[in-house]
Amino acid sequence: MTLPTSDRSPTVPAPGFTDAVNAFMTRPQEPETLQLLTPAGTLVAPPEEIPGYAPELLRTLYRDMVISRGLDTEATALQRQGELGLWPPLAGQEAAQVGSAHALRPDDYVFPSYREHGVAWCRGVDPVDVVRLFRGVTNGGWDPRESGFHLYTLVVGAHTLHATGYAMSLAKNGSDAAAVAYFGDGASSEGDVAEAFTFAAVHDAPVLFFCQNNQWAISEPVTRQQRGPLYRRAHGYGFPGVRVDGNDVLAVHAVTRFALDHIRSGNGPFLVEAFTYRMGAHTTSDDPTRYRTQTELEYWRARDPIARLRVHLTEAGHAAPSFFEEVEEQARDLAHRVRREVRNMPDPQPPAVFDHVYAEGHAVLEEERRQFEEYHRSFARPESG
Ligand SMILES: Cc1ncc(C[n+]2csc(CCOP(=O)(O)OP(=O)(O)O)c2C)c(N)n1
Ligand SMILES: [Mg+2]
Repeated sequence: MTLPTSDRSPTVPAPGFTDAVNAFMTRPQEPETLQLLTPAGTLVAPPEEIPGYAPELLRTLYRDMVISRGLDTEATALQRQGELGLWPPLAGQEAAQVGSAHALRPDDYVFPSYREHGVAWCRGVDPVDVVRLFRGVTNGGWDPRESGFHLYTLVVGAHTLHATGYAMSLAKNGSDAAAVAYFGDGASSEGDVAEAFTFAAVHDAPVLFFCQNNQWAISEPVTRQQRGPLYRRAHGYGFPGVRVDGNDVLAVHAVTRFALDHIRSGNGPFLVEAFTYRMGAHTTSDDPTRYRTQTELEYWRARDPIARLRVHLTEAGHAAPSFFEEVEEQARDLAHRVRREVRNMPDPQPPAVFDHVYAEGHAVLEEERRQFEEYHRSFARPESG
């Protein structure tokens, strides 16, 4: 038998091939991060070259970041005083959340995880409803249809699949709205996220995967999630991924806008990795001093997202001292309202936990409710007489 020419050709790479492969394998792998506003508060380019740059927008972004931080501080204090069962702080992630949320359209639909209080605020969800959930007096908190902001998902990564399915239906119905899934660096290791990426990519689903890489998944550093930068994961699935300075609200806003334009034009999904930092604890049940250093904290404190925008607003002459005072007052008033309303929330009746499990009645559930009520009655004190 005569073998085809190719099978008789030498298996040893031709001269030059090994060098080419080696060069390919060892090419620089430094991650690239988009930034428009440096930590010192200076723009990397003249304003007219910055997409979407407008003083009015900058002031809005600033106000919403300060309000988000104020609410977060108040909720953390409320938990410490026993008014909330738990609170996952967002401190440090204000630019990632507020910048991206302002790039969305009202008819886009957000699937958050559990730390997106800043996005909730920008979508018009009443912060009282967010803390209501963490007080444990509701199973949900708000009506997602009113704000296009879904209920929180505590099952890490699961909602990226929900977002993908939702996006596929948006496209099928001829809408140019997008679904947006907010998830973390830790979530990126979940099988659900890998499946969501696969489905979104092969179906060109109009979904924005917005990963807030806050460097930690509780006590696991991001280096335990993936060797390379997270945004590059998208490339392996065949869709674009970029890393943005997640503490630079201008860059986050511009990149999210860009990604959404790409998605709306029918090009399929997009991954944004917002490189940021969780300044507080994972939740109020966590003690981060057990696994991270003060030096690390100081490094990120110097990159505060709010401070740098304040410097820019001041130096560019876009905001007077009275503006900053007004914003502080607004944040304070809102925090006070949250505190007042939280304390007045009526406790739910314990059997209410059965109320919304199914849309319609269910025999097994009714039996469980009956048993639960009987169990509760067993604690009733006998009448003294
Ligand atoms: C499927 C699943 N596994 C584990 C947990 C416990 N858990 C809650 S939050 C968390 C870390 C998530 O980290 P990351 O995705 O980086 O989000 P971050 O909390 O930093 O915002 C883990 C492991 C969970 N809620 N769901
Ligand atoms: Mg994280």
